[in-house]
Amino acid sequence: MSIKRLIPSLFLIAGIALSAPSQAVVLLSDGFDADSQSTVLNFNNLINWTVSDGTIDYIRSGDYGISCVGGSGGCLDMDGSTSDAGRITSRATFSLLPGVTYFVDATISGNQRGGSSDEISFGFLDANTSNLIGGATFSGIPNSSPFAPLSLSFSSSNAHTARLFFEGAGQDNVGVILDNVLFRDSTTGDLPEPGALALLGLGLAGLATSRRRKH
Ligand SMILES: [Ca+2]
Ligand SMILES: [Ca+2]
Ligand SMILES: [Ca+2]
Repeated sequence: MSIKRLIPSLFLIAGIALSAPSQAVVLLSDGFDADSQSTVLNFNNLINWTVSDGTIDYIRSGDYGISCVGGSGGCLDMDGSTSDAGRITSRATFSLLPGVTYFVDATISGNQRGGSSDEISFGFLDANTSNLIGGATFSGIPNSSPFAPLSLSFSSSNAHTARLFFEGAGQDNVGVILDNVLFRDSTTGDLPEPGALALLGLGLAGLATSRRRKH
């Protein structure tokens, strides 16, 4: 795994309901392939997201030497071109219910352009206050890091009205490449695909605790 460190912050892990099996519900899925037909620096017209706190670039695979996932379509450079990495926040709001586990998956690579190591944070913001509800930060992502899964699981004992966000950090205009965001819930405690398991540490610890309590 090329991503060295996972720094969990402010996770609110609580009891997880284990109920009859059912399919996870996909709440948001975005491969950034339909936002624009060409690369646009400092793009602010994403279909599913608003941009704030800096800029991001919309990249069509191949431009600036950047490959998106699968070598085609679009993806985002989370450090835009104004020397201030940006944040994308979902236009949609989501009702996060107590006792339901939510999974956020995405695919990221290093900046692919020889810049210094990069950092990305992601998770949930309160839809009204924009305060952080829960999330995680990956830092020290080498520029040569190939595409790898980024995942977190979230569960809270309180209800939240939230927006999903991803935020770069940096001022050198070459940032983490983000693609294939998938946000889903599960009321079954279903585990995500094996490739994502390594990065799920804290969420899985919460799940194990809940299962023990279930005796
Ligand atoms: Ca894509
Ligand atoms: Ca850039
Ligand atoms: Ca950077």
